[in-house]
Amino acid sequence: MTIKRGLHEFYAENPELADEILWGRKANKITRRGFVKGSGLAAMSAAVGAIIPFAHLMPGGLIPAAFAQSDDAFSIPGKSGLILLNDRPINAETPAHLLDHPVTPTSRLFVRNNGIPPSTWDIDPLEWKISIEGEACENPITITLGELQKRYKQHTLQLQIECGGNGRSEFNPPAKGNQWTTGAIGCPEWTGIRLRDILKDCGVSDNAVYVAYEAADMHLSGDPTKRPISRGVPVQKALEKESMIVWAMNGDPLPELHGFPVRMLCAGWPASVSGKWLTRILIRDRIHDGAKMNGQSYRVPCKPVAPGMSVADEDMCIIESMPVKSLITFPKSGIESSVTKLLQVRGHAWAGDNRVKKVHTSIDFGATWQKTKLKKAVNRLAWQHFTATMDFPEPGYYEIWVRATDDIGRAQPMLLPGWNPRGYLNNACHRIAVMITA
Ligand SMILES: Nc1nc2c(c(=O)[nH]1)N[C@H]1C(S)=C(S)[C@@H](COP(=O)(O)O)O[C@H]1N2
Ligand SMILES: [Mo]
Repeated sequence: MTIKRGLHEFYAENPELADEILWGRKANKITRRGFVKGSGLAAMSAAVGAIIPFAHLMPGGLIPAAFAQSDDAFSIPGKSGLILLNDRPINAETPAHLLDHPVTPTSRLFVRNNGIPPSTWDIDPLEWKISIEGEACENPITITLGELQKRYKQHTLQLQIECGGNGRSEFNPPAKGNQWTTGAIGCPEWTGIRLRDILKDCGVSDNAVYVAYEAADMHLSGDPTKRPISRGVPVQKALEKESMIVWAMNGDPLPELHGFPVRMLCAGWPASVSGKWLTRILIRDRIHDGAKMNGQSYRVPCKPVAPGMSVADEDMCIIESMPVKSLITFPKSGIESSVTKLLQVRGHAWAGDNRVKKVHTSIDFGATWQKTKLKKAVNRLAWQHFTATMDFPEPGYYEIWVRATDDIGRAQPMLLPGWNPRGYLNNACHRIAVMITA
């Protein structure tokens, strides 16, 4: 079950924190009498779509009624229909039927934050600085985003991003963390430069092992010496032509929640390697040891374990490519159709660094499978679309199951893959319910 928390509940508990998380860190700088001003106010104006003439009379912690009236569990500015899983920090996923577009609209992309995002909406993006350094960087540099955009060739690619914990809610015994169901995946179009163009310019020494990011978000404790997250990928992955530094999504500047003004993007791996609010790139001479690289974070047992077992840190291996997976995005689970009609079904499939070779559906709980029509990806590391036409033998309750197989012959497990302590990599078949009437 998805835990839905209301905006009201959130504000009732801690209005200042709610303001801070929803509107950015500076919203917390309220006047002594508790009124919202400054950048928090501007963000709020942007979200309600107008200036707020009596803002000076608006108490801090007040929920703009424009959002409070909605029945949605929570309205994050710029998002529509997402389900909130956690409010500190904000984590929200997208119901499967809202992921139907071939290219994921910005309003439908899940949000996963590990810390408190920086308030970047009022900065000059062109002046944002990124430094490239590290033990295996021959010529460390600091470059502004404006300069980077001028100096390197721009590319636009459609790339999937999926949280390593997507599907966690199904594991038993349960794993701690955001209880993602199926919605921590999306495949928008990103614009930026190839990471390798700038890395090569800075000089990657022969002893380079990993390329990592550091970012401008704040640890949840507020302790400036701690980082919420700093991860990376092996050099070979960083040098692939699809690994990017991006500043635009679907043709617009990155939204604040997704890393404005600039982020890293290494698709096909857990999205935790794609650092938002990018400030530093480190070319390391060892496996990166930043926040959430060690211990049990983004790691799974190197060898399968029985459900519920505790696994020593040294027996856990870093997650690399994500597994093969698929999602039915049309129809919405729970619909009714008639036995006299053919039902059109569609969705997407993806397979980490690999390609999806075939997608099958079943209406008899996996006893028999029918091949769907599968399209090629628009580019490597973008999801692929499938369609199927279904005929039901008689009225009643059915489930449609979907199962993808990648180009090295690995298929999705029907119910659950191997259990792991943190609940990563659940690529079980997606299934929806349909009621077939006479
Ligand atoms: N700086 C920074 N980058 C980050 C994170 C974060 O908390 N801080 N979360 C990571 C994780 S775990 C995921 S799943 C993706 C989510 O990207 P999105 O919020 O744009 O969908 O961002 C990654 N990059
Ligand atoms: Mo994630």
